[in-house]
Amino acid sequence: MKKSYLQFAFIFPVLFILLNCPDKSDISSSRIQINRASILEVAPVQTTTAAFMEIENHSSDEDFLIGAETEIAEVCEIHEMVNEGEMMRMKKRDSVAIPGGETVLLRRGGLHLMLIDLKREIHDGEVIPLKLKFKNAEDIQIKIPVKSFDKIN
Ligand SMILES: [Cu+2]
Repeated sequence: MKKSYLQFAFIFPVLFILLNCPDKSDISSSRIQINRASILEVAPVQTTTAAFMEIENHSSDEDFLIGAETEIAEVCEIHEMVNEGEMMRMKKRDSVAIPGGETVLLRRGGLHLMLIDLKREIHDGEVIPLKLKFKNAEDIQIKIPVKSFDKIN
């Protein structure tokens, strides 16, 4: 009698927390949450574009973004902007560390996903499926809205 009451007393708050967990994410797995993702709209003649997002690591363990795939591009690379003298240049990276409990920003002028050899035109307002791959966490399948330059911050 006493034991079952204690079990209930323990389980109920846990359920309460789970059910009331605020859903502020676009998509999340248990460890990694992706917020505010966008793909830059480009002119039809352009064959590359970039994707931006916030990657939040809810676990206490470091993880690594190690790649991405999307049906609209032949290749998807992780890039960063590096300063070489007066010039900003894009450099390919094999991975991006996502420290435990922290958020890493992929944004204009910094880290981003480069979508190379686009297979078709993309337009503001449409939504593109994209898979993110991590070293530890499961792959995350997200749908990213295409936005014109002025709508991406
Ligand atoms: Cu790039």
